[in-house]
Amino acid sequence: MQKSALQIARSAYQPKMPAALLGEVRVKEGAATESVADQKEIKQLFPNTYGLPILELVPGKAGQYPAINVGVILSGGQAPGGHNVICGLFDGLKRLNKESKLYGFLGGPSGLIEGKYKELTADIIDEYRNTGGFDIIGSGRTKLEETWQFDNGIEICKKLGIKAIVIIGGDDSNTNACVLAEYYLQKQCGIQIIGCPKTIDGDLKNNMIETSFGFDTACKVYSELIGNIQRDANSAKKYWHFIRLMGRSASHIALECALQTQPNVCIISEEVERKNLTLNDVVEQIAGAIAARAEKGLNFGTILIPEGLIEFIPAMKRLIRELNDLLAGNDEFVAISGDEEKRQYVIGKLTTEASELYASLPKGIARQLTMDRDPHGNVAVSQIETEKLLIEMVGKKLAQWKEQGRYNGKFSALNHFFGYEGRCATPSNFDADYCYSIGVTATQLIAAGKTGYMALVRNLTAPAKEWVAGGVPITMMMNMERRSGKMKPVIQKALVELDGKPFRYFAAHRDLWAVSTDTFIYPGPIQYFGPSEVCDQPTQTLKLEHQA
Ligand code: FBP
Repeated sequence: MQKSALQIARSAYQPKMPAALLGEVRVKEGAATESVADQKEIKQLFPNTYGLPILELVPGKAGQYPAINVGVILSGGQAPGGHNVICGLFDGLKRLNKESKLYGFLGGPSGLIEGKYKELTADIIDEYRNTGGFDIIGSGRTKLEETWQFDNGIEICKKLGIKAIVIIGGDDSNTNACVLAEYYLQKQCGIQIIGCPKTIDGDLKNNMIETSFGFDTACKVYSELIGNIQRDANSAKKYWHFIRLMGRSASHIALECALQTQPNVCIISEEVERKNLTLNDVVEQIAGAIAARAEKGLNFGTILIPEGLIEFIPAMKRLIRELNDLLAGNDEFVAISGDEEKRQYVIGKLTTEASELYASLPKGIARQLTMDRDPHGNVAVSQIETEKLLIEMVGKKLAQWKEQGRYNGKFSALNHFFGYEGRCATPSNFDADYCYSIGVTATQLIAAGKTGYMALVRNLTAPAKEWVAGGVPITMMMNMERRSGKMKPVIQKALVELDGKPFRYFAAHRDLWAVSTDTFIYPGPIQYFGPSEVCDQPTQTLKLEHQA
């Protein structure tokens, strides 16, 4: 396999780790926990894993460990650093006992169910150190929810002598991990389950998990591109760039990129919902900013749009909820051939308000809204071209205003979507260090016999040696939510908090950024080698959240 110069240099990088993980470790138990909401229901559904204590890894005495075989699954969307979690797991296991083995289940949770695996040996692991992507074993979105799937898992684990499975995933995948941990405890089959917090979306975080891995690198990649576009806009002075950013639900990515680049406009879905804005309100807000700049002769700029926006506009949210219920397991809909026939079918089945809204949408967007949900019931927002919808609507609004004499500029817009180009980037130093530490932490939780926990590394704005490693019970993060028409236990998504410091900082500066010509920031590419203040910085979100 041919490699770039950076790949070669990067493979020798030694991730930095919390000091507590460098030597012998013991597990210190903290206070018992409760779920974030719906305590009664969650306790009932998870009698064996509910209420477990928080764990911290602290220096301990040298111990003798038997060989432990572990299986690992990469689940859901790719996120930079996944390979380093696996490398940390491998090194951690070998440190406990050289005879330990690590097996990778192939293609996500389905690898466990179908018994598809490969042993991850030192040669393989060394090829993937500090690299982006999930290609070491592949990923998938199969939902683990049926007992036959769990039982298949037991069979393959028995065959390979696997004592623990590590699931590297987002909120949905760690929900799977929790369900599996509970089932295996009930069955007393001796298989432990440990989750790891992955997702570029940044919405798997809470009092204990400060950030999910991959968010740092993805936001830095997108911010580099936004910065480059801003330089171009400032040079050519002729285009408005509508940039949609990945992040299925929460607007953490859009907000972080706004903090890193200071664009003219950034829409935050959570604010749109809080203010109960309609699509037309959002369009007027953007058109207003464009008109204000036009008055100063500035017919260019950047607008950031979170990909989940559409689901946060209250009327659209109601429409999507109805669509989810209507389309779940609907064979009649599947059997209809032809986009227009499908559209008419949906129009005929929705309530009046939802039906009118659906009928008013451009046909492309309407079709995108009815595309297959993923196995967790999520709408494929990455396929919905909100930025194009907004360009069209803003263009019409500005034309109206021109006729009324309210706008006298030139509107020429370009659309961009940044998503997949950030998900497999070479992990930043932060993600490389954080992920490797998570992997090593997971091995320690396994060695201590823990199950139903997520590996935890915190204090992340401090230098890596001061990071704190441990475990948090997954049930602590759970609540009940409606999915595919039914109430289900799931990990609560962390949305952007409008009274949180990152949003407040953004809100305090956005009016200036809207009209200014010299507030754009150009972050440039991620740096892997060089001074720590350039290479090891965490996200602005983390820094602001940790500010005293
Ligand atoms: P995870 O929640 O699994 O980490 O995936 C996040 C994500 O990258 C979203 O930002 C995006 O909407 C979605 O995956 C895209 O999914 P797919 O890879 O199936 O196109």
